[in-house]
Amino acid sequence: MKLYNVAVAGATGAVGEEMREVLEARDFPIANLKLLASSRSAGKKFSYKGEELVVEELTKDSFKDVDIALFSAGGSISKEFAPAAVEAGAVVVDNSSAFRMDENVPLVVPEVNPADVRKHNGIIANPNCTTIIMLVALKPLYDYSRIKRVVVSSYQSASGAGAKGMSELTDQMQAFAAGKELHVEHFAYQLLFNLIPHIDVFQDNGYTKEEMKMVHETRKIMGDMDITVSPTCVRVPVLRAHSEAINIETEKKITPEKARELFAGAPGLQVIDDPANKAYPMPLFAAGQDDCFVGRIREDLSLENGLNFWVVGDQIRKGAALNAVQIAEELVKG
Ligand code: 3JM
Repeated sequence: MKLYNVAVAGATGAVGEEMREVLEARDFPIANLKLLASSRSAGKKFSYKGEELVVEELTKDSFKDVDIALFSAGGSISKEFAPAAVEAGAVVVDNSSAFRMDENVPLVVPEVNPADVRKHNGIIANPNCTTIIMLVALKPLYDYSRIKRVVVSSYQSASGAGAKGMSELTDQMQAFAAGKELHVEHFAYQLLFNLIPHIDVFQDNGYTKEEMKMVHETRKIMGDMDITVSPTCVRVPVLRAHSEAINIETEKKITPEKARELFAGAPGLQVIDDPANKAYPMPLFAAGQDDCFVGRIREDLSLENGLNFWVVGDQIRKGAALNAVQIAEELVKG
């Protein structure tokens, strides 16, 4: 079996750490694994398959002999260093929004459009976490009947903002319990005991950038420029795993029974839908899992061909690290 030299840029962040775990758990065919991060994190040590790896400083010279570079260090780092990685001969799988809407860059959810991986010119983009989780659920329905319109409200956990987001929420919890003043830095307001309808920056049209990612990325990944998406993205005081209340309008009627059957046969998706026994997906139980979970499947009472459901997925895993590694697996399939 061919082995690959793999680099992780942003190796010490929440997604970078998860990438290491996912590569190891899935036994990705690695000859040499290089962990790259800012000079601040260089020298940190991690173990990979029992071997100690030392984090190196990310520079434009980091990519000699690297076959696959997984980037997860923010858009500006991707813009600065991904071209150098491609120049050195690596294929970049980029987690940021930097290249997603570039027409020369495939945007891939392996359960949805795996063949698009082949169209790359050095960079393949990993979609936004909220888009990935939604599309894992929409795809099996779409293959049965075209979806015309999606109305989605997200309930996004603190970890969407990385390790710093999670520690801001736990620090607020501890400060509250100790009767101390709560510190707000990463989020616009206190997240503890609150909901913040503001993720990423506001655009001129009144939507946030996070919301517009769902609109544009869905069209590109589904290969359907006519599908309309009406999103509201909300940060909630959950540590890990995003939830989404989704309403769709389809061309052909999809009954809840049919939807359950389609969801149950879909890769990367599990149905938890037994309200009588209080069985429905929740972020607390989706955290750390590879699959996404769908439940609360019911007819839209206000619309002829409408369906409502609730999807939950770990956005650090399927929403980021796992999806990126699955793209790399698709790439090395040959
Ligand atoms: C999720 O600093 C940055 O550029 C990261 C901003 C960010 C993004 C993004 O736009 O790449 C934070 C969290 C995402 C994303 O996946 O779209």
